[in-house]
Amino acid sequence: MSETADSSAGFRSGYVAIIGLPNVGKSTLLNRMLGTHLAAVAPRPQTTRHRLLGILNGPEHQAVFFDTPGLLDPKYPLQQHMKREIDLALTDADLVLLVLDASRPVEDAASFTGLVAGRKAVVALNKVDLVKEKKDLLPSVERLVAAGFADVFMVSALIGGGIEELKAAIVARLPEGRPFYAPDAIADRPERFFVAEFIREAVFNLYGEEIPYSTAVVIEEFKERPGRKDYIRANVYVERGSQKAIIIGRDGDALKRVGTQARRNIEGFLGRPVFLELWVKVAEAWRKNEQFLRENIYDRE
Ligand SMILES: Nc1nc2c(ncn2[C@@H]2O[C@H](COP(=O)(O)OP(=O)(O)OP(=O)(O)O)[C@@H](O)[C@H]2O)c(=O)[nH]1
Ligand SMILES: [Mg+2]
Repeated sequence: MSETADSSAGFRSGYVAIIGLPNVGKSTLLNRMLGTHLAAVAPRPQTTRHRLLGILNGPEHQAVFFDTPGLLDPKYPLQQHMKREIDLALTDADLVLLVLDASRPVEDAASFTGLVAGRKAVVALNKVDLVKEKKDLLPSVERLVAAGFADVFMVSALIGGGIEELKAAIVARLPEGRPFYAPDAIADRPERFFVAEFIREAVFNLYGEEIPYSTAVVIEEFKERPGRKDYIRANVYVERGSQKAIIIGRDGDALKRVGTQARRNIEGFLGRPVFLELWVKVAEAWRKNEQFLRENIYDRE
């Protein structure tokens, strides 16, 4: 056998689309499986706006995950883009990881069949830490199995639990083949993407009501400065003047909290100190503005 054939023999690689309703823990699960804070997470639905690729490397496998926005019925252009992100992730998928919230009984398992678009699927019943009696999950599991989802795993993305079993099951179901990315790659987005996401994540975590949904973050400048901290300047867009006042807060206190939380995560991610400057701007009804969305938010796709 030639050396080339040897090196790919038994290696498994493929794309896994992480799909599910908003807020079930898809991004938390991706972070947990990769062992790193890659995807933005917040305790409210519609946190994820982009499909985000995260790579799990092992000596004999490479699983390329796509985190996706929660499934929804799109009502305005931002949500249409979000829906398209899900469709794009499904197009490339060898396997679907369907994530469900274990604390909500599955009533209509058959309704998930259409979502996986004929792909092989593994189900993660997430948030099992919220379920006191594990036997209460049995009816949900039975309905899933009856609907054709034979591979159901109980996991807790938040506190850990069931993750290694889930990862092994995913890898075992990938096709044999060579890796798509370098063995040390973990993502395919530029650093500035993650920087913007960490700022948006802080806004999602620190404000209530419509503020997170009305916020977009655009990195305007990102300079590496030898011997000094990286300089990052970002625009935080809101839809109205009243929201701008809320985001900034009295004496700028609220915005300072955003900066502090975001900077901590950015520095953890980049592994180096940064100087972060945030500017709050109003872009009237940007969520419905196709041009704004294309130029600032979905420009890479
Ligand atoms: N108790 C518990 N909470 C969890 C678990 N996994 C995620 N969460 C919480 O659920 C909330 C939503 O998590 P995300 O990972 O942002 O959920 P998502 O499915 O990516 O949400 P969208 O991107 O909005 O669709 C956060 O508050 C998480 O901390 C879990 O295993 N147990
Ligand atoms: Mg998410």
